[in-house]
Amino acid sequence: MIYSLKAGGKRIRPLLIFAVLDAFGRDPKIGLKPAAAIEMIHTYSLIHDDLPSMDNDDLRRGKPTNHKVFGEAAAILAGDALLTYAFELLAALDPEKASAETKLLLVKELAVSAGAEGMVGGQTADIEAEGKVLNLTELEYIHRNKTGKLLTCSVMMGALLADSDSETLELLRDFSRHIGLAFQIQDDILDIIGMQDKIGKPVGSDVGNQKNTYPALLTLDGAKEKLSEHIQLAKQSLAQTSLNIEMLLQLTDLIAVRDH
Ligand code: GRG
Repeated sequence: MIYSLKAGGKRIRPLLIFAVLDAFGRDPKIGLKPAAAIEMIHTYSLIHDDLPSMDNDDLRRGKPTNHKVFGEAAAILAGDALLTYAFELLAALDPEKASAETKLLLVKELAVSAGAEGMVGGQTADIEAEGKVLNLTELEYIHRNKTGKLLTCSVMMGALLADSDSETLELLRDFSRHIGLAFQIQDDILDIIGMQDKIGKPVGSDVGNQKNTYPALLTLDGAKEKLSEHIQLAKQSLAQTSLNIEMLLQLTDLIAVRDH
């Protein structure tokens, strides 16, 4: 569990919780345990995604994958335990940081986002799509769930901890949906650019088995345009709130220009 948690990673999901709390003028430290919880769920998903029965990857975050170091059985169990521990952390939140009602809302948000109607559902759709060529709607369904739901969950957990009103909550949900898709589009763009750097010349956007990606469906320029559309829409949603959105705007730009 510790090996994979400490293997690095951008910590985007925890950062989102802290930035939302900052936007409400609340102490980001209130979000420390929920931030650890969501990073545990994310890390479990990466450990399981790398397993031989899924992507069968040897490297993650620049280090040997969990099952390569500890064996498949230990990797499955490390993922299971991280998933369970996340909910233990939320349930044990200090009553001064979250009321019993807020804790229940946090648990529900995380469970729904990570489960069959969220990340696991997206991963299942992704596996079922193997060997098929998807249209944009089908591709977005996968990404909205597989990657997007945990990003939305981070934003929602920050807002719930800050006792947000329902109108602001919905604006933040819109914001998070746009940055979720932007995050995935940038990931696809970085894959293409990485390949071009490796072979030293431009590659077609559907090289290898990378057919179901934004550049493959929209071309590289089309994907970049879509990315910028989602970034603009995310910022518009933020601008409609009465929050101090400076840090959230910075994170939004970071998602659009990140290089890994
Ligand atoms: C196995 C239940 C289950 C789910 C796996 C998220 C996921 C679902 C699989 C990861 C595979 C993948 C590359 C998905 C695309 C989304 C993405 C870029 C995930 C990696 O998240 P980052 O970039 O990772 O935040 P770091 O390492 O920075 O934390």
